[in-house]
Amino acid sequence: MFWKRKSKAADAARGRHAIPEGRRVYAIGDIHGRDDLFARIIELIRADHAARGPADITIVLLGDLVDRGPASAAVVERAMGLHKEFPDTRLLIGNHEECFLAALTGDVRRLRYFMRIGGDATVRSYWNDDESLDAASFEEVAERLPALVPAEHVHFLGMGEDVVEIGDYAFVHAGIRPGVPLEKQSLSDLRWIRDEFLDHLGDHGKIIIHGHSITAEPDEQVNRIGIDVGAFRSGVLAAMGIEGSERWYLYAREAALEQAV
Ligand SMILES: [Mn+2]
Repeated sequence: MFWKRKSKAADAARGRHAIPEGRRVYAIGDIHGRDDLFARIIELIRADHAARGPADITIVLLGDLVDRGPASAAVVERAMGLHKEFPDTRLLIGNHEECFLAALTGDVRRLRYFMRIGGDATVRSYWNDDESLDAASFEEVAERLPALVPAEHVHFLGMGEDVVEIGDYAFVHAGIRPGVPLEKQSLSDLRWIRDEFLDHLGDHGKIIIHGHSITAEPDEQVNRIGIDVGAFRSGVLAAMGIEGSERWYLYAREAALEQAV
């Protein structure tokens, strides 16, 4: 029962890691175009934050706001609103934002790759007419897409960060390469890494909070915590709260799942 041993170790590690007093952090996992769940998790965070009393709030979006789900354009718009409501909202660039921004350069090859990994849904969310999109060639989409994505969206995504460090925690989209200092991590590792990071059981110095790799439940290990529960297909979006040495989870569930609970 390997998992049992690991989760016991994770329990023991609780309490040893903390963020500075007076601050409350909420990290939100991969949204992937699920604006419905994004709206709900923000409501849950507002209520949770109010109920816990005064503290400086930081919200970390772990990246992959776009692709796969139906409403990427609305998600980016809502993230911009969230940043206005909570100025200390930090956006991490995920591999899907990286590919989206690359597709907006007009490069047909990059657009084609973007659309193959779920960007077709993002393009559709910005395109005003489904029929003309279905009839368009990759060349036509590559040429027309940059004009359909508001400059503020491009600017907002372009301001995204690669690592956010708060107290004993470091937030990244995908993970880090074990043995390499945080400040020396490559963008491709921070945005794309999987097994070499996920399988590593050694200490990273900080607890790494990440998305990118889907698990049915938040994946709490001694050295990392993954909170991508696959919102676009599961209908559940997870967020983690941290204050002092305490951690907790919030879940936004789509209406059908809410009734089933
Ligand atoms: Mn990802």
